[in-house]
Amino acid sequence: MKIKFLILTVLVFLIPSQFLRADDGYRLWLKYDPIGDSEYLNMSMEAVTGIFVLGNSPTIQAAKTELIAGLSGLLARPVIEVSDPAQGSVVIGTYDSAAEWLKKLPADLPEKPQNEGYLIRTLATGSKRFILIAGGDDAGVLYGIFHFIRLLQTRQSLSQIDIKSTPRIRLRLLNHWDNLNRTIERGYAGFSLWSWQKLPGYIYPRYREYARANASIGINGTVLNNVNADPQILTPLYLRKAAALADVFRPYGIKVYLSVKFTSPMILGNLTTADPLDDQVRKWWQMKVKEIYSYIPDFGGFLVKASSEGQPGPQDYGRTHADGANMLAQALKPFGGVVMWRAFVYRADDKDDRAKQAYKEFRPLDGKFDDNVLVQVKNGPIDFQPREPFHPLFGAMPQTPLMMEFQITQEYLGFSTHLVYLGTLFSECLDSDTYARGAGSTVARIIDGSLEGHRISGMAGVANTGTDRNWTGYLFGQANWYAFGRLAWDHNLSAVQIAEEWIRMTLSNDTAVITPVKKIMMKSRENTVNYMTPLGLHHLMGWSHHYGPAPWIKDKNRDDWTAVYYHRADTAGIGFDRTANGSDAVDLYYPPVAKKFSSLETCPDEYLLWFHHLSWDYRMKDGHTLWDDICYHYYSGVDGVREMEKTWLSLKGLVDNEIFIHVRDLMRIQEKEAVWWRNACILYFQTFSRRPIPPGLEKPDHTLAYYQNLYFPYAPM
Ligand code: GCW
Repeated sequence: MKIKFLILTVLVFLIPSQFLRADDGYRLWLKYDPIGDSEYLNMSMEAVTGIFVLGNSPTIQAAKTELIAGLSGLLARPVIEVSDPAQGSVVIGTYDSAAEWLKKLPADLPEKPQNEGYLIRTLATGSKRFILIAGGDDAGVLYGIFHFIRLLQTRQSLSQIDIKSTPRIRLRLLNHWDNLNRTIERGYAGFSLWSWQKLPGYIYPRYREYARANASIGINGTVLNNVNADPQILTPLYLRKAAALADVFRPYGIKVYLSVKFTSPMILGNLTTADPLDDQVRKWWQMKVKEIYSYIPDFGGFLVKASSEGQPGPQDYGRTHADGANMLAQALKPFGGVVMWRAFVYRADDKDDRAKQAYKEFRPLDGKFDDNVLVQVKNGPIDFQPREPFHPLFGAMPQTPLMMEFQITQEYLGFSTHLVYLGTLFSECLDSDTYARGAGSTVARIIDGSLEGHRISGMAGVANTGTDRNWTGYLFGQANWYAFGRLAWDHNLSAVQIAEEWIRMTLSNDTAVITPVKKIMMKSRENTVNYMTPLGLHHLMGWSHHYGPAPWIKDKNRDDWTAVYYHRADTAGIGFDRTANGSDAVDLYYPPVAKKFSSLETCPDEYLLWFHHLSWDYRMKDGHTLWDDICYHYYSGVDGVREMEKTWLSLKGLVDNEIFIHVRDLMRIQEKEAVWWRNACILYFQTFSRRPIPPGLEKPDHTLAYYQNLYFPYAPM
């Protein structure tokens, strides 16, 4: 008995630990498990002997720690810091320190990378060969080492490396819609990561992990709190807490920003007004900003939701968005901070098409914003729908740096129970051509500032993180965080390339896994569009919580919060006429785009019912009637989910079993909900179309009344 126990114990110790620990997703894409592939190892890594570090700043130290962890883990042998670089050392440091060091050796260096940029190259000096990772600054070193580790994680060749990389966008930010009570607006992965009550005294190790993860994909800023902002965030009590987080994030190149409530001077400062042109108000903000910088010397700035969805703003005082933004910008300017002023506005008293309202309010303000203001625009003109055309403000405010706001959390895309890879959605928007300065004026070139030569540029993603062990609720939600960061760094990367990187780092380097999972991811968003809102339909989801289908929603306090406002179905047809015969929202685009969307010949099917109201019998390009085509799309969405499930089931044994089960079970939920979406929408629209579901398609197993009576009092909001 005893001997048996002994043998078992010995055996257990012999098994490498990664095979004992099921993968719960906590390590994200930063898994440094030993590379099993000896061929790859022999080819690439036997050479790596040690790490030689130039410099000693906290960021360089973070880079060093990461590189040691990464190489030692992946190579399954200790790779340590050496005091004298030998053959095969990885040399890390800023470009300047590397140039200084290389003076002693006959070696050439290419041009210096910009701040945050880096180069990675094989360097031969005399008889020795090194790998040099040199950053334009300290942050560049950190980004460089993450890139280098990624090369190994994704099994790329390390012979003769010559890489140069610089971010295309300067501010690459997560926006947390986290409340101070730790709930998260539109959060589906647990509670807020920030344990406000224990801050600043207790620092959860997870804060550092968060910073590492972000740094690994180039994210360099985080807005800690919800845009529906609690003014308490600006009190000393909370500023101290925010400062403690900033201290953890700083070595990882991440700046802290805060969302502020426009009436803070009234609530916290007892002023009688928040008028941005009032001297006392201006003074209050100046003092407040000074105070913030005394806690957080590298504070990034403010994100503001004002005069929007009930939030107070400059318009309450007869002032413009520019007046409000500039007041804050002037307070921040001496310290180098910026204002990110959101353009997500639509007024209760404006009966015009909601898709036009932000444009109408903001475009006339072009040229009126101070130079440290960015206007933050959502990707589409309504609100993070499964598919929207790009926002017409892109290209319409050439004198203003426009920032992109994407939503990583899946408010309208099945929460954290639907597998929807958003890399394709992000790229679709970024690659859209606005024609603002002729062909090739893509949204990406507007937000990266290159089209108009702006000094500052930015891209924000509404975070999907929370206290769930795997951070994002669904493991595949991690891919969306990852894709957001990678595209903010370089929007020329393709969605498929990013998906492959993520799969290799998160699931497996085996092509038997990569190929099918890539297929799943690349089709996933289109599946969801099809079972939720095909052919340009939008905003059909459940009232307020946005869970599940509810195309029947009507008679609410605002028309543009109802589904019927958007689909406009009646016995004659369906769709929102945004052509010149309707709201004419199409006219907000530059002529080539407007022309394309206006004409039924050229309007892509994807946007058909976004721009046109058509009869149920309208002949589609594929020869079907519109009604039949709507049905086919809904059914193909469900089929797509079923296919995806089948593919996943075939991966049993090829991926970690805990992950396998996690995804399998969530896919079952997704399938159920896809069927629910399809049936509810088709049965509802059928009351107007009065046409049968085309033959050969399975019949809905419940009545419309059944779906309409479903009730979810505690769906997450
Ligand atoms: O998408 C909508 C959400 C709100 C959100 C708002 C906004 C933070 O339903 O929850 O509020 O947009 O972006 O301001």
